[in-house]
Amino acid sequence: MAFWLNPAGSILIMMGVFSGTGADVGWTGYQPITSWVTTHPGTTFWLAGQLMLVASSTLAGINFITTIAAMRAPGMGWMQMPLFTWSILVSVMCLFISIPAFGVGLIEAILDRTIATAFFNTAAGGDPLLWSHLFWYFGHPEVYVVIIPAFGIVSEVLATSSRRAIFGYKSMVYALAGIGILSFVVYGHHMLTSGMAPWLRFVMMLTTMLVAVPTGIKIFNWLKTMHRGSLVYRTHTLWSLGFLITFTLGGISGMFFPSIAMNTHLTETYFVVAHFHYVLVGGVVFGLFSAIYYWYPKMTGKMMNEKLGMLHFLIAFISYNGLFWPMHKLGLLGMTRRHHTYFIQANEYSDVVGTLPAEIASWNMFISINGFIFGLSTIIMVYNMIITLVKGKKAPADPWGGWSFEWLVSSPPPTPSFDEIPTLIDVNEHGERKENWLTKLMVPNDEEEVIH
Ligand SMILES: [Cu+2]
Repeated sequence: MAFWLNPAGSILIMMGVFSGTGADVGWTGYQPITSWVTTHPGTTFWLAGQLMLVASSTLAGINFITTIAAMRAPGMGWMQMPLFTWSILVSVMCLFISIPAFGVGLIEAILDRTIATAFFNTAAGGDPLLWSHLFWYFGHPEVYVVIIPAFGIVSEVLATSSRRAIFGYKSMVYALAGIGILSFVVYGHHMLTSGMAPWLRFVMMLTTMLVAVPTGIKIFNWLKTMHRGSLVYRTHTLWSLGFLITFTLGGISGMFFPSIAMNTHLTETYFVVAHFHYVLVGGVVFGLFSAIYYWYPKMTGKMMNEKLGMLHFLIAFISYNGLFWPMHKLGLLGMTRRHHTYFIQANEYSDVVGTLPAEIASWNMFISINGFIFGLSTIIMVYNMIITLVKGKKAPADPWGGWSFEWLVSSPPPTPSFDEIPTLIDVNEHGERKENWLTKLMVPNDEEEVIH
């Protein structure tokens, strides 16, 4: 159900096109646009489709949490789980605490549109800012929901490629959980210019800056894993290294925004666009590419072509930076988001009060060209995936020297994966599983239990 709600919801979001008007509300769906300013069915479809995606994510999350809590192999305690598993657990926990707020906002907007309730209508006593709170209370943790699994992927890939266990496993787990918890006390930084109380802006500034701490721990651990390891450069390694560079750059540009003064100046400019694409494309998408190249042999039983993989990485990494790096400059020059002209207006109803320097146009051309190259480079990977399926070399059970359970079984894994449930013996230097209320609650007594 979680799976099928996803395509159904995604199609519904775009269905408005067939009614003559698509959802022209932007990805944030700010109020009052989504509730009563627009009346066409496109936006209603958009809200309903989003709601289906909320249901889909929630159901999928239940599946992951239950599997992780109840179905671990003997010997696999919480502190022995692969970091990818940890990352999924933290990510789903963040999702569960944040996504209900978004669901509530969507339902309120649908009710405003269909039966004229007044959640967001100022004339009837509603408040459009309520949406911003619900949306960003969900929206900020959502960024972590998508990036934390990428942290897990990069941890697995860099450890395997360095031929050693990840450095600072425990600190990695705490950093993952810590960034998850922090993500719930920083969402106000998306609303610093919305008329928030000055003392609250100051609190949001400080908590947001704290995010740099767990992030720094993780980057340090990844570097330390490679240092003194013996790094083997495969395509998945390159993507993880690319992730490390771009994500760190995105983290650094992210530290400009918590500062209230910088935020007031840079908000709604291309500097923001540059920042979040460095985090979300250089972070999430590069992590995803790394995972595809790393686990594709396990999934299909065929080895991908490394030369094509390298070509994909080189073209994509260079064009990606060509695409997003100049946006920092454009933002500082004053180019705003969501505008198709380069004129500066006091507001959308006033006359043009100035123009941006002429070089803006040529930088935008440069960005567009790199954007097309970056997008098209993905065809190399898709071609590689198809050609691998047709005539790839057979993959052994453990082509990269990975240590987690999936590398024990043949590629692709049989169903069920294991004839006999394996026991984890080798763990990261801390052996015994301590019993406490949490482990008793979450782990079934598998000594007596017979698993068929
Ligand atoms: Cu945020």
